[in-house]
Amino acid sequence: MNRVCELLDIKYPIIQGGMAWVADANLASAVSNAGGLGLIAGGSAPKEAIKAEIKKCRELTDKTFGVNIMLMSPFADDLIDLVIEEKVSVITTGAGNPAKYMDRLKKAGVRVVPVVPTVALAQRMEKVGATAIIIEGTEAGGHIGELTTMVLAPQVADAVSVPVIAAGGIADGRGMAAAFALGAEGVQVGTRFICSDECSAHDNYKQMIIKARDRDAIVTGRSTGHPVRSLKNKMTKVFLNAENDGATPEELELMGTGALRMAKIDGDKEKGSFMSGQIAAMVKDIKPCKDIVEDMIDEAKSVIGNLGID
Ligand code: TUI
Repeated sequence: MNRVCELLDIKYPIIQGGMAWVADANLASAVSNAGGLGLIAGGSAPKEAIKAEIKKCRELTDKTFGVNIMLMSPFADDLIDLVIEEKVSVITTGAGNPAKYMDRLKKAGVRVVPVVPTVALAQRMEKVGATAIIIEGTEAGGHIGELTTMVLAPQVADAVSVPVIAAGGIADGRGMAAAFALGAEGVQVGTRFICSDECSAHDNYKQMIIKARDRDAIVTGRSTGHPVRSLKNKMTKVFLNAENDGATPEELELMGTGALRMAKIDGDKEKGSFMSGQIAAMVKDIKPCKDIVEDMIDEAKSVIGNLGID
């Protein structure tokens, strides 16, 4: 049996990305009900808001689901307390190193699957007790590292013995098959799940992904040390101009504040920050999470079995 499925108690080794603002109880429960691992994104939300999402998710599914903790959040400590209090079965972490929380989480029986952008951090996470490791390539949306999925996945698969889950640039069965060929035993999928029936993001967000072409998911914020990939629009243009003109990290951070909300809730095509991976260009429709998951598994199976060689 697939180790990711075994360790996380799921049917298919497909983990939904912990997308801030976007991944709520609706999306998480739909992905878990489809057989994958749904995640509620902690983002920068306070404890009470996420507690309510956990409660709602428990009403919508009896399957395993998790919470993603974004470690740059001012509420990260509170959310760690919350997942322990609520006995959430699995968390993923992003945008930082969760080492200082590992002992408490493990003692409480919370499985931890950190998202990492480098081999060194993957090895460190294995040492401190990670259940599995998500490697995220720079093709991904949101806050990104430098290495591609293609080079990071096999290096981490060679460097650790816990299962590797590949993220960044994966939206269909071909991507899933490629990830497995590189040594991954699971995939994390973000952008594709935004274009699902159950995702409550504004329709403008979904349409922008569907209309996106190959070079439309661009990176801003390199000068701040926190590069973010999102769909090209007026917001990214103004931000890049400010960066080129030497705006301070504080000024830039202020420009970004509220922009995710403007994308997800208001669908503000000009001022919103529509975080998305490069794979947006391959997403062509909106469908139920169940179809996304099952189509991916079917396609991955047929691709892996068919190398086109006698
Ligand atoms: O975390 C993500 N993606 C995100 S977080 C986010 S919210 C945000 N918005 C604006 C600026 C910054 C964040 C939107 N998208 N993906 C996982 C991920 N983790 N990517 C990169 C990392 C990462 C980076 C450094 C993980 C660990 C790390 O460690 C540094 C250290 O402390 O060793």
